Amino acid sequence: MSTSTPRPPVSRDPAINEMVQIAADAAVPTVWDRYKAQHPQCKFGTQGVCCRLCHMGPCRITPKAKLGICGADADTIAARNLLREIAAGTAAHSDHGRTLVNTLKLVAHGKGGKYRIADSFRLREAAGLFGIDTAERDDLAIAGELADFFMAQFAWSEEANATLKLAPAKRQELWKKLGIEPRGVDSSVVEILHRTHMGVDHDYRHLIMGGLKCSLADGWVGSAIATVVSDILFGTPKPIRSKVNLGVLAADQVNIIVHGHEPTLSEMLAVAAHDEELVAYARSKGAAGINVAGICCTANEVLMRHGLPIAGNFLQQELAILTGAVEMMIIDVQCVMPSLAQVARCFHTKLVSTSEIAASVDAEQITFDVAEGYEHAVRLIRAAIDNFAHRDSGRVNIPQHAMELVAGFSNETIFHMLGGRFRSTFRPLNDAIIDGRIRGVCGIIGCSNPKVMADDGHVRLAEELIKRNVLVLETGCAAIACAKAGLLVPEAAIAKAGETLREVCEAVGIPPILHMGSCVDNSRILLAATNVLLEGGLGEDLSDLPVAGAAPEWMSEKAVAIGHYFVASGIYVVLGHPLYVEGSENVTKLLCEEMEGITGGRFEWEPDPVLAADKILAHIEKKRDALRINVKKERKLFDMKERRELQ
Ligand code: BF8
Ligand code: SF4
Repeated sequence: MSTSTPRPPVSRDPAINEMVQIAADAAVPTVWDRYKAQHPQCKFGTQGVCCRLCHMGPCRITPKAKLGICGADADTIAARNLLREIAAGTAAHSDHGRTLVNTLKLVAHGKGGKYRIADSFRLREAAGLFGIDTAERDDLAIAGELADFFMAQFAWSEEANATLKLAPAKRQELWKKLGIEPRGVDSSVVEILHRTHMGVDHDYRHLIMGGLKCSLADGWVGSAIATVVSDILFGTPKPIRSKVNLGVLAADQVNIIVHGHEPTLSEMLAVAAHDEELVAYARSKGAAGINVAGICCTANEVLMRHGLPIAGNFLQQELAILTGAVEMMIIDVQCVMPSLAQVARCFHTKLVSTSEIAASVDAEQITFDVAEGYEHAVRLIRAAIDNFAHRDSGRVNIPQHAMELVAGFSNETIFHMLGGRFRSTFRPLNDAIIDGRIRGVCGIIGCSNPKVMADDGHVRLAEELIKRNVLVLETGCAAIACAKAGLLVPEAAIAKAGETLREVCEAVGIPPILHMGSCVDNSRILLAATNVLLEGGLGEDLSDLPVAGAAPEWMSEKAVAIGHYFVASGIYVVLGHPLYVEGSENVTKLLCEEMEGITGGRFEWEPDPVLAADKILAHIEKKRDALRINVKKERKLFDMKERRELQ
């Protein structure tokens, strides 16, 4: 191995920096090298004013050419491009949801192999919510009807999507008034592709409202369904301890990484890894055991329910293979870099793709069949064990960084924890917000991105917010970033929290930063906000709440969709870097200013975590003022005359 010049840090995480150096020494390019090679990045792309929606183009808007060949201006082009991102993000989350609904249906009809209804209570609760009869019916009958009901949410219907009724009544009314209630997930995505086709919808305002409508089909329909069906099939998460970062890979064990978003196969891998026969087989091949760890949101799913360790977030997928200690990486869908095959070629790692819609060059493709889920898992683990012999121990470099964490905070769990032993309720949280011990709540979500110092935006914003007594809810790669920095160790986070937040956390037994799951579980954040609202005392609509959302390092189209459904739900969202719309002043102004008068939510871009925290706090205090909960309730001292009058 040659030694290259020292690489400057690309992350606040030492495990990343060490591995980037090892990659450079081994002359294996990573995402940071390719990012550099792409410089300077195309201005037309970042400004959102490049259009290739028809073959008269491509067109670019410049000071000299203010219109595309068809006459589309910067507003139309930027809005259309943004809408297509929202549609892609919605499609990704929702198609994942649909796959889970299909599994639920197979289980209901006895074709689910070893998959079971893991949470009967959650099944019955969900069915009840949507008017499905649960009395004196067995779980499978209810599951079958619920699966059909959920499946019907994807197709076009004359009615608005039924799951929208999970939102507060006032919000539903507003969506209706604005004409942005989706009427089917698939049809919402199709509608976007239609209206952004050359020569259809040209008014940027009309387009953006259409984008919000599609995003609602993500947050309140497709993603919400994905979360609830995962809970029904695999169990509703409860607080669970585990470990995170590349140091969870074990030098003496067979390491298998699950990477992507769909937890179905990983669930079985988590179970099969404990199979005594397989463990014995691993030992017979000289390994001390079988170690299954995750990357990205598949990792979050199996962490939340099985406590499986997390090897890293999005930017660590190549680095995991570069440790030389991974026998197999099992990939499904979303956020899987095509470069994995290029890196795996330099090592013994076997790549296996398990989704019929996601092939990777050089990866073995298996056709995953739910009924055979467990058998697939066993076969894959055996193949990984067989691959252990091919590991070159001279090339094993596992950075010795692994951090403890606690995850598993579903709404149901928070509800029970806050209520204590006797009564499940959000009341203590509402009271703490009303009396100001907790100023408000912020969701920090989204990806990591080579454009910024990896993990730094997430960690610094989270630290800054808890210091200022804001409760933080996290999902996705943001949660993994904070976990690596030790912020999901409850005691450590409590020590970093502001005085009054600390008091509340200690009193009710929740940490100040709650890991709520994968990115589809952002639907849990929406429901947490709805629960707080329903508990009372903090207004009538989501836009009344002292809450905000932030995505400091986002990169994916899914994050674009999430940002929009938060804004459409009345929530203020701070992004670490802008959407690709700045080539249109009008679209930017609509999203970042005027939207507040329409949905009550709006976007803001702010790369600096401290300034982002300032802005989030300013928003929270503005909402608190409007709720009149910032009015100091001073003790009134009565004089004698007043006392007499009182009597
Ligand atoms: O869905 S946060 S990089 S892994 S897109 Fe992807 Fe972004 Fe990570 Fe989870 Ni979400
Ligand atoms: Fe150019 Fe209009 Fe075609 Fe877009 S749709 S490529 S702006 S001519």
